[in-house]
Amino acid sequence: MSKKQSNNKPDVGVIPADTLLEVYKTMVQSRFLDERVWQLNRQGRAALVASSQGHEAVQIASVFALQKGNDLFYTYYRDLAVMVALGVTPRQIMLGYMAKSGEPMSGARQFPTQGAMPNLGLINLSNVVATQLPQAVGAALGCVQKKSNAVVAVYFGDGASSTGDCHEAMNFASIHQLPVIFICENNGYAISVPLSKQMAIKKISVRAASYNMPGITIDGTDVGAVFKSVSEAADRARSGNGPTLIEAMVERYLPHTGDDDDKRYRSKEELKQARKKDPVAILKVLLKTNNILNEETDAEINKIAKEKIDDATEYGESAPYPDAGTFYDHVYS
Ligand SMILES: Cc1ncc(C[n+]2csc(CCOP(=O)(O)OP(=O)(O)O)c2C)c(N)n1
Ligand SMILES: [Mg+2]
Repeated sequence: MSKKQSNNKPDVGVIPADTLLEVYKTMVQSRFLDERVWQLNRQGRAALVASSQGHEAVQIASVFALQKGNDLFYTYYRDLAVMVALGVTPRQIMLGYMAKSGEPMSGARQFPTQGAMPNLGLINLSNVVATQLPQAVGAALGCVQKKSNAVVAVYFGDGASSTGDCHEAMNFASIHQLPVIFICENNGYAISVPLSKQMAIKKISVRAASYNMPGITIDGTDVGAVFKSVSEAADRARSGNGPTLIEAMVERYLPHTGDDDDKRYRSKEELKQARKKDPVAILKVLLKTNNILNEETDAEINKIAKEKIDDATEYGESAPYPDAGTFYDHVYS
């Protein structure tokens, strides 16, 4: 990523001003899309949804720190903002939530947001917790064997970090010094189970030591911290020095999915505190303080984003369902 300045705006910490503005635009777009999909789900117009609201900074800034079109992104069900940052359009995403014809990841035959878009390096094959971890490590081994300089970013939750798949993936990646970045989105809950009931440690990053790889805990709502740690991990991976574990502390604003009721295990006060760490609001303040964004530009960014989501909603609702004859199109045989 180029560190040069543009538009005479100052760089903010490790991120060039123009990149920071692009991250913000992507965040606003992703938030509108996520909110809309959630509303449609409540109205019975969109299928099962797991919200990325609160996780946007780590999801989007990590993509901006990597090489789109070269690197691989193994995501999980909560990674809508990664998809938006990679260039999946709101229209394409809406087709998935409405199971309509033309959906690019699985021909609308999988859960929404699941499947693959190889042209974007995006792979999200299953809702089964942590399966993406060994798959990502296998892909990283493939990159080494093909002598490509691609890095594989794999995203997972705190709950997923307790699985056998996670251990096997990290162990293998470190033994073979594979180009993997393990990005743990720690939102403190695995559905309704709080972190204290999932593990006896306070920081997931400490586990990295047992694989002899670097591990770091960062504020996952801080775009600068994400960009810096992912850039450093990517440099390490690309130069043959193996994997890194980044634990990004975030908040999950909404229930686990549209089928969950978080009132049974989270207090109003806890959620009110969580909202104080809103990555979109935090970045907006940073941009304004550094004169990269003013009220007028912000209003314009929000207007364009909302128009795109309105367009995508109409597009999805008016699209036809897939033809029964395409049932086997995405089946590997
Ligand atoms: C192997 C497996 N076990 C259980 C489930 C049910 N399940 C779905 S999501 C989830 C919690 C995962 O929590 P975490 O990894 O912290 O991700 P988050 O949803 O908080 O982002 C569980 C237990 C599953 N999908 N797969
Ligand atoms: Mg979690």
